[in-house]
Amino acid sequence: MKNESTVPQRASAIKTEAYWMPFTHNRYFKRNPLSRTLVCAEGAYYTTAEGKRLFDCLSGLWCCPLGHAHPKIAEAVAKQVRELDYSPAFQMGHPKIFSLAERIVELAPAGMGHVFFGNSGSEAVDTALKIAVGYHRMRGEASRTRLIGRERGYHGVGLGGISVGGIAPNRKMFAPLLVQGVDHLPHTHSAAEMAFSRGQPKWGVHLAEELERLVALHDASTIAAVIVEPMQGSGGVIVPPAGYLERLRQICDRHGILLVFDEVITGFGRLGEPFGAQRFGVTPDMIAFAKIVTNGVIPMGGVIVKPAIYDAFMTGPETAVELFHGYTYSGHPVAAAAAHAALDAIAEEGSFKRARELEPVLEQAVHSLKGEPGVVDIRNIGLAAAVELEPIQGKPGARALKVFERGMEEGMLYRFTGDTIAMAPPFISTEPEIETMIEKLRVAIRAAR
Ligand code: PXG
Repeated sequence: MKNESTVPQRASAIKTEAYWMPFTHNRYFKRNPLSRTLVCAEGAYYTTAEGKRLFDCLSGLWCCPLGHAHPKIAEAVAKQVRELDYSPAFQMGHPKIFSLAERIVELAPAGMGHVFFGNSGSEAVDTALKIAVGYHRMRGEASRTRLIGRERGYHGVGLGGISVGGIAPNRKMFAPLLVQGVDHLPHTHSAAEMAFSRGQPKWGVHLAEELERLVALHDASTIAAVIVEPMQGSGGVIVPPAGYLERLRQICDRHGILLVFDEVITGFGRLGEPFGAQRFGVTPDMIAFAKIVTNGVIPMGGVIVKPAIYDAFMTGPETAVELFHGYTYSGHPVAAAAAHAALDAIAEEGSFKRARELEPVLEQAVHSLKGEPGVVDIRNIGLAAAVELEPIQGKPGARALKVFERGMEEGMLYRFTGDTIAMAPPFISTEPEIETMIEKLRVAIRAAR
């Protein structure tokens, strides 16, 4: 069934210059593209243009945990393209998107009621921020416009998302475009207090009190929402301290501030529950999601909101548009079909339970890397883990790049940012595959001294 695009290619066959690659060192990549050009994927493995098989250690970019070329999803997408390939998103609907919204509300923690769809995590985040500000305005509290994010947070690359985000390189070049009136909570990582913690660190709940300080500084009447990832993914698997999210929830409630969880990574099973909200037992007012909802096969994202938020907009004349927001591809039928198939697969394959079963396997394996050269921290929760390496002096990122490249020689596609290696293996992984992923990482770390 492999077509010719899946056949390993000769170097001369790929012209790389025209493509400006996202979040990539373009010039370095293009010097040797073939080892990093993927031509096909099946299950938990990619194949490169050189014919090398790579274990998919991050499930794509956190999005494909059910495995590649999933027959049910492939079938559903193909069928949908023939049946209804596109349906106008505004003033029209189609059956699969209504039923998908219902299914997502059912999976979400009790008390959520409605889903707004976009096509990516970035769109989901910007949508949530707009809904937050609009919600307060609809309720007659138009002064609540301020947004609070968190240091080291990643909320995509929209102007809203980089503004509430807390990763300096994503912000500094675009400083004049940042949304005004944003403040940040401190991040919760402390090497001194929590290095090599397993699961939730015991230290750090007091950092939630910083929200009280921001409320005192700005006044609650100016604050619309707080947005955090329940677990910071791109920041390097930074796990919330025990009690921290609960405390944020209490403070938001006390001051009438909306709490938004950005669950683009944690949504749909990465932490062994449908959402991080259930894993941590804290229900936010809105949940931004993307990625796993379609197993990464077709782009889709969205925001789940509490009924009170939706209801606040459902006023005015019935024939008037309530929210001036949406995308050409909001609720795309092919994405909806992919999402239904992905949710079917999750239910049939018991994916959340499987992620919970594999969590201790990953935890045990990854923490065995403590003591390897240059390993300064190891963090894990759910089916996600990060190994932080000490940077080579004067060359930040160089050590992780070496690990990444050696990893590919060893048949492993790790993800590196800065000097942190992140892993979020597919839910379909076997225990030996997870152990091998870590043993190969040990080899790569030893080689990258
Ligand atoms: N929010 C969170 C929490 C994310 O992790 C986004 C929003 C943006 O989603 P889109 O679909 O617009 O990219 C993300 C994306 C990594 C990595 O290696 C993480 C993401 C994307 C690419 C790489 O950690 N997260």
